Amino acid sequence: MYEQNHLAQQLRRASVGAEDAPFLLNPVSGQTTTYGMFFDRAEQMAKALVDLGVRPGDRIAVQAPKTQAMVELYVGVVLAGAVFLPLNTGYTATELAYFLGDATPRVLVCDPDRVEDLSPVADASGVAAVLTLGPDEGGSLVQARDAQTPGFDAVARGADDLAAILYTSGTTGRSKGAMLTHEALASNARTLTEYWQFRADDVLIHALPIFHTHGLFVALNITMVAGGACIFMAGFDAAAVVAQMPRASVLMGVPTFYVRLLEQPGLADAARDMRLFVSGSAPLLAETHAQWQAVTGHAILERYGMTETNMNTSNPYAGERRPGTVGFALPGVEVIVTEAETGAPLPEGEIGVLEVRGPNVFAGYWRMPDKTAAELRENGFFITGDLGRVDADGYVHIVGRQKDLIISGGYNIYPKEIEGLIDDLPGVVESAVIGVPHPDFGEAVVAVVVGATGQPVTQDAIMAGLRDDLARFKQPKAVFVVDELPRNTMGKVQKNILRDRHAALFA
Ligand code: MCA
Ligand code: AMP
Repeated sequence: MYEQNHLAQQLRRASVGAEDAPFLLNPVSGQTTTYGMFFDRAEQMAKALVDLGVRPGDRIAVQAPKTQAMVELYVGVVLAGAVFLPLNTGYTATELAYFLGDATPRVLVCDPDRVEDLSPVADASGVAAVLTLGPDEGGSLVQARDAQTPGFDAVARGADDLAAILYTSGTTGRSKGAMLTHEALASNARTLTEYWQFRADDVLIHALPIFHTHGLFVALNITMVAGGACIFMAGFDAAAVVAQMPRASVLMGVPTFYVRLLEQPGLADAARDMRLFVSGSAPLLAETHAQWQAVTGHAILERYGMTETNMNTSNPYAGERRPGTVGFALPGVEVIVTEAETGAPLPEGEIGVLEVRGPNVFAGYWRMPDKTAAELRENGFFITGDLGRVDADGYVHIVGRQKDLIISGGYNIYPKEIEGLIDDLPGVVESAVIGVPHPDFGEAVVAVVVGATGQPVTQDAIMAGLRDDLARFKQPKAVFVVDELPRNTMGKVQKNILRDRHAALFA
């Protein structure tokens, strides 16, 4: 089935002949969507898109609530040979304007509540059609789907054709669209399915958002490749996740999930018969790993990935899952440590920049050949910007980041973007945005602002100035107004001093 479409064929293979096998389980309504039902609807989605004039290679931008229909749309886009472009639901219209202008999608799919807000932005970017998907599995795209019958000849797409573009920021501020091919997604899903021993009888608790690699590709693609089922939750609610554990076998989460779950009564009993707990997207504290093992008896399996590369390394399924490490390079993936200035490989044990090569690595940044050339070497290695080392047993340790990046609750936040907005506010001379330790989110955003003499700026004014332009999760959790920023002799702002100064803010 779908033989001529590289990714779709691999997402479908395990469920051919198992049409009645469960795929998406709705924990609220109790309804089950079988594989047969799901792919019928994905085909109807594909037909609806083609009717709208969608052609191979067209981008379909989606900023919509997490629903089954959005998963059908993802697979429908792949079947139609188009390019899926999911966007964080927290982004404001100002943020959307940039993505739409850069990606020039043919279609925008959004929440019905946001049509008014986003239509002018879509028009300005030449988007041909705005459709909706609502939180209740309704919307104009669902109507368009239901007007179609199942049965669709998947559009021919090869290993190197694009399946998705996911935006990710760089140190230079503006977001870049990481171009992900059919084979980058398919190869990673195959590898992880095998490495983590996913099977058709697995039931994954799915509580992650589906606009990022973790919830979209890692969780959903693996489940489909294995022919397993997902308890598909609209969002993360610690009590609800614990309640689902007795009927589930696997949980995938960011460290914040595990920190919050540890506070839940009944966790130990509920988790007893689970098979696997996976953590990623941000560093899992060794302390959280130890607490989890003490309470549940399970060792969390930590892995490391990026939007540009899908998953790169993983702790072993069968061997020792070493806390504070991200395990070994996955089969078929090479991880090396290089010297930051020269790019020369470093001897074992030394700290340097992690570089990654393999079929999982992206095809470059959308319409940004210079940025692609700067980060993707001609020999195929991608320069991650993460600092790490490989120990004598081959475990990869991430020890820091070369890039100025904050990871809060698993979301990446680029200080430069926030500093740019703050610096444009009245009465601001300059600012430095830093991440400080936070017990729930891992890191929290803090802004340190220098005000102009005679023109006092306040925390409230800064927050009010950011409100409409910046997604809530990126907004500072604290603002400090100071006379000057610490600088080194070269005049560079010493963020490490600011981080030390505010390290205990949320302790
Ligand atoms: C919500 N808030 C946040 C975050 N989430 N602030 C900072 N960082 C966050 N991550 C804000 C809300 O806007 C709200 O602010 C306040 O915090 C409290 O919200 P709350 O209801 O507690 O939050 P939540 O809805 O429970 O969300 C927390 C969450 C969520 C469940 C941890 O952030 C989440 O699902 N994170 C997962 C992100 C993820 O999937 N990352 C994978 C990226 P206010 O009250 O002011 O409005 S893929 C990736 O990184 C790579 C490829 C990889 O390796 O996986
Ligand atoms: P993203 O840009 O959302 O793809 O995030 C990728 C970044 O998340 C990586 O470059 C790392 O800095 C970080 N990351 C992902 N997984 C882990 C992990 N297990 N431990 C530490 N950092 C991680």
